[in-house]
Amino acid sequence: MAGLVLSKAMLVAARPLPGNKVLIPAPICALLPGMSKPLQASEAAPAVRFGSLALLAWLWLAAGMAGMAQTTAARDWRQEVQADWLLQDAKRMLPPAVEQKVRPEEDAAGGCDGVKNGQWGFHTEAQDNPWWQVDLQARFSLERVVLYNRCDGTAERNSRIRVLVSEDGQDFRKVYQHDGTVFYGYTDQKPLVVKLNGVAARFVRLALAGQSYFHLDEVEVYAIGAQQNVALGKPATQSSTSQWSKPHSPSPLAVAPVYPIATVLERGFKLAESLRRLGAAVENEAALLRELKRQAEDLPPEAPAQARRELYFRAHWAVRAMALRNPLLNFDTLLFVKRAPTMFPHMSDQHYGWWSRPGGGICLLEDFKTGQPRARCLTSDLPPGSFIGPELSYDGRRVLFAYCRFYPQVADMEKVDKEKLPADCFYNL
Ligand SMILES: [Ca+2]
Repeated sequence: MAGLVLSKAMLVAARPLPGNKVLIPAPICALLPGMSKPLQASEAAPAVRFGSLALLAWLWLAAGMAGMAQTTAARDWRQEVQADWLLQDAKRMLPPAVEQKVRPEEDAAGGCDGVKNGQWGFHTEAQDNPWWQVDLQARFSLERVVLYNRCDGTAERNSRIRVLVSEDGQDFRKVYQHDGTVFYGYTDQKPLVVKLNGVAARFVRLALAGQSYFHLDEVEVYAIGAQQNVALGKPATQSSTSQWSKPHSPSPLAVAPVYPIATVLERGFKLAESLRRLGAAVENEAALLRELKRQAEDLPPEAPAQARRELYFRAHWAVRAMALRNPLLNFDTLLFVKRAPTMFPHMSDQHYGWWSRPGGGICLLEDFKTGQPRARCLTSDLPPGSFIGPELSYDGRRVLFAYCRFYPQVADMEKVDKEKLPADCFYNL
């Protein structure tokens, strides 16, 4: 997300780069809404005109081309662009991050925050007998606990997970121990359901015996005769924190947007100044920005949020139109690589090839300056695999990229002994 946040500010200062290609860093593509699904197949690649200015091109993409996803998501791409502006501006206004140790309660909140994604909601240190618990803030007759495990390769750590309950938060008694089978939750929609048969408790604790890290995606607790998860949003804590712990606080978009019109206008005027030096015809947009500035200044403090919202988006659209008038953007198609998310935060695994996750491809975004951008995948005929690159030839007619095929059984093979592995599970140009 940092790339998205930086992108608009850097647009103003972007400079042409040597070379004749436009490359989109994969993490940007991974962040684009709707681009997590495979793109549609296409015919052979046409000759593609590319200009220089790689930096500006991908920054623009990051800032505003989310619309490309709409060909597959069937949503109004302009709404996606606007949502991205709101997110960027909200993040710009967050107070500066202060390096401080995450408290156990802050990390533990991720175990009952309603977010289920197959990753870890909380994460202790490797320690003896780690635990996590939630305070239901009242005594309930409990019907069941539903446990969503991590689904990214560490699920077996919880195969002998214990469920304990307490009425006072001091004395806990074990009411369940799992039988050693691995369970998941998010990926197979089969979380571990532990029946509690009406046991009375205010505190529910999950624990492991022996030395281990402890982490779960989400914990749900249901009382007899009730439909709602009584653990949701309740105070939680855990036995320790780790380098993977983080505070779980509301998203910046969860609070009401503030529509910083003045900031958008200020950036727009600076961009206009910069583009004039390049000979771009930006006077129409600059005049519009001046008019919007006048309207914003006339807006009474008690004006409804809708009025501010309208001015805010009009200003953003004007700035965007201006950015696309950059004479260095003298091409209509962007080339980029789309990649699958990594296992854990291990980007290196994606580069090993035989350990990488499949997905993505070499893609084009055509007519990116128009109101109808289109994304196409050039490699959809290849079997599932991973992609690195692309590099573009000097005349923009040939693309060089690396590809490795994905074999599900490789995960069960001796991965260190490479002689046993299929040759094309390594990257080939
Ligand atoms: Ca969670």
